[in-house]
Amino acid sequence: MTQKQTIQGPGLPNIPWEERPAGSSAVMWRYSNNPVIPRDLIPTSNSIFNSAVAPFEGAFAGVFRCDNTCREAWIHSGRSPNGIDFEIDPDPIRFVCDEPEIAEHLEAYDPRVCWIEDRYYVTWCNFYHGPTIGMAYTNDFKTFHQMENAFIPYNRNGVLFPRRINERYAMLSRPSDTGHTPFGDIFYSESPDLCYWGRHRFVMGTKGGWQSKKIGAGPVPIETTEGWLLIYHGVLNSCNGFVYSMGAALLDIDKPWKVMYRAKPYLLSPQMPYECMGDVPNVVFPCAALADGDTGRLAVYYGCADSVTGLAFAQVDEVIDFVKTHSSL
Ligand code: BMA
Repeated sequence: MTQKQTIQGPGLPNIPWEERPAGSSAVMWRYSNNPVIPRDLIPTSNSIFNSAVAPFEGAFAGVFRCDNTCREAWIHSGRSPNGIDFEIDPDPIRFVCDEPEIAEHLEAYDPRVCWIEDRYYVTWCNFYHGPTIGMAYTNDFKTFHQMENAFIPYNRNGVLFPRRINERYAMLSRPSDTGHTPFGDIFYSESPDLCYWGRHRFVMGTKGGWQSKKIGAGPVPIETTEGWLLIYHGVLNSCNGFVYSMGAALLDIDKPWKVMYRAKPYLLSPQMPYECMGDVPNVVFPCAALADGDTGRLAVYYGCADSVTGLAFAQVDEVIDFVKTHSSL
């Protein structure tokens, strides 16, 4: 298919895909066979959600949040031939690490996977005297080399950009607290070497409605001709607890801490039974997006009710149009 290439990235002809259901005008629509990953895919899992999938050797691989039946959160490696059927390693990732002081793990969750230059980087919420951003790299999804934590506690939702910006690596993160943080804005940080992070910039904070309590970056930002497309989660504090939805914004290509457009309505909110019922009801939590540069197709993986993993689809041009048309900064 030839069309204006909005996505500044390669084609992904085998991206999982389903057309928008007849009669729907939604900008993002769900995979008809959701949840794409059930909670009990491996024998020891209580739940599998908030997980990251990336193109790998002509197929797909990823890092998956599997909470076990002791209710401990761990991240596991996995593969898929098609982005729909997954095989997840029953044992958690055991990182190779020559720094014993950072090698101890109490918990690991909410991974993101980002290809930069010559390898896949994994960021996740790592416990080091409190939640912070753990980092590792892998080339084969078998051996994972743990790096220094990006920040001191408390921080969550560390999401790398897929290339250097102004010659430096770049990451979004969300300073937090020790618990179920009742606040949260997105910040931008730079690094010359993926070890030392600084030049911190405020990106965006809470707004009304679905994103009034806290927000956090979701999948690795997608480079487009219109800016970095950031899909993120936003939280509303209802009388019955937090409600997690996902929305989108466009960030400046060279200064990604500058928000150019930000959609006021959400893209997807918890409405299906598997998003509304589970260990934590009313949660959609995006952690990964596949993008096909040739067709503009997007496939977004998101955690549902802290229990299972869902898949949703969109066309990048339509998402950009939606963000611009409904923008409120
Ligand atoms: C956040 C994180 C996520 C989780 C969400 C909803 O604070 O812990 O892992 O999906 O809460 O419980």
